[in-house]
Amino acid sequence: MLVIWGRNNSVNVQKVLWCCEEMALDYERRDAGGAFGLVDTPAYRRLNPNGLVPTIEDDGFLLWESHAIVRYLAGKHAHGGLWPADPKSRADADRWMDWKHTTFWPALRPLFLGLIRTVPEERDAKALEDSRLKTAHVLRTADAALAQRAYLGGDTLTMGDIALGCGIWRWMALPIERAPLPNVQRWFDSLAQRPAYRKTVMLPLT
Ligand SMILES: N[C@@H](CCC(=O)N[C@@H](CS)C(=O)NCC(=O)O)C(=O)O
Repeated sequence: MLVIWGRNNSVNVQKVLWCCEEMALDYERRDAGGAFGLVDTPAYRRLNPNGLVPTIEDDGFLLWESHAIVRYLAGKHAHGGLWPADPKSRADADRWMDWKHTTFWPALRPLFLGLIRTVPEERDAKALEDSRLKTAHVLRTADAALAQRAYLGGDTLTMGDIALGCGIWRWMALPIERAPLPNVQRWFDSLAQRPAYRKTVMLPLT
């Protein structure tokens, strides 16, 4: 049985959970991180020396880093699906996973933390507005890509959608003004039709 450690409201844990649900994998999720603690215990640090979630154990194989986990599970169980069979298509999808970590999330993170995890009197209004504008700006890259294709990796859902798909819910659910991004909106609307996405990602922001 695949074991997944991590609280279900973590954006990084949600990638793994959504991926598993799309592939109809059996798994056991164990709460860790945030209010559940555990991540600083010596026992957990032996699983994941970073003290972060998610971590998985699959038949004795331990793995941390959400994108590595998604790649591993997709490669093992969804060759030709979430894990595109053709190397170029796979690299295309894979690139969007890196883009989420290196470009999208750094842009959105200050706004997300500011509005969701910071009391109003301690918010830095300028930093929040900078983050909102920066996120809208970088999302134009995804919007242009999605003008050419239904999903980030092509005509079907791939691992490329998993990473940014979890992040885009944060953007869409925040109480902010969003400039129109018609292709990102259409893509998000299609994700929101998927039972696995609704079950694992579209949860209240915390
Ligand atoms: N690069 C790591 C980042 C993992 C990470 O930052 N996880 C956060 C939750 S999203 C965490 O564990 N925070 C501490 C906690 O929840 O206690 C990954 O993608 O897995």
